[in-house]
Amino acid sequence: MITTDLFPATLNPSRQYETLCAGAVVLRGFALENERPLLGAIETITAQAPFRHLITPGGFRMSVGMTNAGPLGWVSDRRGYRYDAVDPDSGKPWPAMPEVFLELAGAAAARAGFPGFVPDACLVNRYEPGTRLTLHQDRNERDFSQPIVSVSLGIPAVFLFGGMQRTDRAMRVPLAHGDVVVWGGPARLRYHGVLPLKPNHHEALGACRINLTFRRAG
Ligand code: MD3
Ligand code: FE
Repeated sequence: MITTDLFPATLNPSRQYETLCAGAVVLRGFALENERPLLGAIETITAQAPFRHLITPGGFRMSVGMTNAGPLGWVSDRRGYRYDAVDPDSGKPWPAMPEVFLELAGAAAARAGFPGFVPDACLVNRYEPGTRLTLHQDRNERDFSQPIVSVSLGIPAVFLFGGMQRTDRAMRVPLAHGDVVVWGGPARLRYHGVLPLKPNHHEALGACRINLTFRRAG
């Protein structure tokens, strides 16, 4: 077919914009043009609020390393999951939300049909080979009509995207460096997780995946 030859794979608009299900849109490579500023901003954040392994309410240490930027940060301890304006490790507010984060999250949400998205929380997750995130719902936020935007950086991962019940069959979505996913509307409360990462190496981040999750929490 002639039309496929007009567009190299990475420029083909039909390939860049994939709908996983109603409300869930994958924007392949959407973060690549801001790669350097994004990585620089992550360094600034983690210098002030280093990655740490939170304890779940059930007493388990999470294998994902976490930190936050913005007015609110997601935290977990024996008392439960919640958003807090203060980093419990430093007693200080979380690092400021970088301008490049706000612009990227807003542009991705608008592209997926959610104009006017202004996140007040960015959870920064660090995965190493073997690290995983078990199936869960994100329900600590106030307004479920607001979407969630996620940005994948570094080594690839397989994202699990389930249904409204934990036991619903999950689809597997490979996510690579620069991919952005917007989850809104009917997709917002679906179960999701990340399979254990395979040993791998990325030129910018080494043996590591960093995921930015933008939310309107408060
Ligand atoms: C689908 N993080 O931090 S981001 C999380 O790759 C989390 O670090 C994963 O799940 C990660 O809570 C996945 C993608 C994501 C985030 C929220 C969702 C997918 C979602 C909420 C509803 C449906
Ligand atoms: Fe989640």
